[in-house]
Amino acid sequence: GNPVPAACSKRYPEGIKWKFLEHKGPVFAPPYEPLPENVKFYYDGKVMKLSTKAEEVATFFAKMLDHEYTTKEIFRKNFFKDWRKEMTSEEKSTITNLSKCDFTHMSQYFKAQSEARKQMSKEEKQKIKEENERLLKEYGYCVMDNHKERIANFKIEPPGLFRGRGNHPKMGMLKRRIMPEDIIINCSKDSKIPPPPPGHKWKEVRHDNKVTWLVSWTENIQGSIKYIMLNPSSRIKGEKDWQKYETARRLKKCVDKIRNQYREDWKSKEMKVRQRAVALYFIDKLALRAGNEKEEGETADTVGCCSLRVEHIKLHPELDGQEYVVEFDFLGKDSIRYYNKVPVEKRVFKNLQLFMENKQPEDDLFDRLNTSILNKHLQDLMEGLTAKVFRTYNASITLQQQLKELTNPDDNIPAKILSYNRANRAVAILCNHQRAPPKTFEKSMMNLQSKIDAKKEQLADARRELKSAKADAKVRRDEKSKKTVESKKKAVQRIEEQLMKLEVQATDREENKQIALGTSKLNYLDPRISVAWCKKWGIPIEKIYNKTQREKFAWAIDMAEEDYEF
Ligand SMILES: *[C@@H]1O[C@H](CO)[C@@H](O)[C@H](O)[C@H]1NC(C)=O
Ligand SMILES: *[C@@H]1O[C@H](CO)[C@@H](O)[C@H](O)[C@H]1NC(C)=O
Ligand SMILES: *[C@@H]1O[C@H](CO)[C@@H](O)[C@H](O)[C@H]1NC(C)=O
Ligand SMILES: *[C@@H]1O[C@H](CO)[C@@H](O)[C@H](O)[C@H]1NC(C)=O
Ligand SMILES: CC(=O)N[C@H]1CO[C@H](CO)[C@@H](O)[C@@H]1O
Repeated sequence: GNPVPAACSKRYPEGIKWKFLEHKGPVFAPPYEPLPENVKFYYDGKVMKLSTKAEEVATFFAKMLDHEYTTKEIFRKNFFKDWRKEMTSEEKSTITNLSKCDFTHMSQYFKAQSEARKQMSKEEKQKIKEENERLLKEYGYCVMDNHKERIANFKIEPPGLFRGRGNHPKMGMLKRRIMPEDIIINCSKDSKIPPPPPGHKWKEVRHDNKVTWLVSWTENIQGSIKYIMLNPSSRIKGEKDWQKYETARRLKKCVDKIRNQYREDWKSKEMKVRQRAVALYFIDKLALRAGNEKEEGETADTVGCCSLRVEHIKLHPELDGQEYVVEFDFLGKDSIRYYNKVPVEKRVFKNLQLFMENKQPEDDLFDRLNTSILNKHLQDLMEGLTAKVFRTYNASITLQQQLKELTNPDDNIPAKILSYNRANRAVAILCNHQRAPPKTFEKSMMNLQSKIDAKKEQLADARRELKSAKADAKVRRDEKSKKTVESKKKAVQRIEEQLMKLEVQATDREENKQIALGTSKLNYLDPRISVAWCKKWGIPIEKIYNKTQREKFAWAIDMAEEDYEF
């Protein structure tokens, strides 16, 4: 393979291992409670009593009846197929057409129930709260080595219908109820191994101290493995998080060498090497994902860098006054559209033309490449290197550059925070973290605008009062009227500050309309940069991170690192 650049050859940090792990296992979803006799299901206009299993699955559909999903053809088809599997043979022969099923009575019953829950008395609410606290106390903690740690998600999701994002081909399928027989327990040999519920058995009990999950199972829709893990605030998670950003720092040290190498490889005689080098250029420059083999085909035709097809890019020798522009248009992770027009280096452009020669739109752009080849190459370049490390590296360095560029030392705290959010937004755009504008967006903007209008009126009033107080003081020339002027001045200042705060808030919200900041903040931005920026400008950390985020980033908040330049 390729020589490993010296700066990258430092050993990848050792995996974290625990010595002792004890926990109580998961909390299962409550069992199904059959509907009361008076809640009816109708087929073809006639009342029909369903078997318990068929009824349970029917209630999942009834609960979603007002949702657009239940009108979608794929959803209905998948649901009906899975529902029929739960029916008795008699039910199966009667219920043959979903359009003849009438769930409205069931749906009304659930709406009434949810209304009743909202109307619950204080005592009833208190009882539920106490029960939740009891569960948390019993199941919500584990002991790992000498620490008691919070568990992130100790409750197993109840069964229901799969939704998926975008136009997922599996939407409407039945997400099965998870049983103890599906569950793998991971704990240490010398701990109290959690007993399965009476009459049941665990699938397996393991003692693997190289992994940090406590419980796992395989879900039936995508066949993916689910885990119960520690809370992000736990010591071990903090260490993993820290390692991730340390790896990104190592990349910073050797990224120049890696770039020189892939530039060389654009000229390689071997097609495979050229394709790999162009793909790596995209990952570096555009923060694309490598593309996960498992997701492809299975889900709604989403692609990553390695699985791009000819139809996903257009080549423009010249576009809008720029040379060698590549136009990308494809569905990435979670069916989020990636659309971008980027000028690339001439050699990349020529290579792309070569890769596309004599191919159909549905052919692979990088036909000699797959994710395992690419990942293997990344490992050769630097231990621990993945496409995600490039994302983390670029996101963090972009945050730092943007903070330096956007922060105005003379700004007050709200304006500085706006700058921080703008820097965060630049990263979210880079990572393609879009969102649909929230449904309540227009309304909340209107509310904010009316607050601003009211504040402006208040300010005009306060200014008028100040003016007349000044005039008054000129005439009277006494101590009392001087004091009045002072206090009116202060009032004007206070209202001005409040107005400015509201206006900053409105700008922030407007700019944030279609961008999701949370993902990059939680997963890609080295928290040490944010902490150092807050320290430098005297911004309370609570203004940047909420409580959950402060717990997750406790390791960075406790660690004072001053060597950032802003
Ligand atoms: C199913 O029922 C609907 C509504 O009664 C009807 O319009 C449709 O033709 C039926 N489909 C089949 C395949 O029988
Ligand atoms: C990060 O990504 C941007 C946007 O594609 C790119 O222009 C920039 O060169 C990258 N920066 C670094 C330091 O990798
Ligand atoms: C990737 O390609 C290599 C070499 O062609 C092949 O051995 C390997 O099985 C492929 N991996 C996947 C996941 O397709
Ligand atoms: C903190 O912000 C995240 C979004 O990044 C949100 O999901 C979470 O609910 C918030 N937590 C609290 C305690 O406000
Ligand atoms: C001993 C054992 O089965 N270990 C498994 C624990 O789970 C991880 C996945 O997180 C597997 O990779 C290990 O093989």
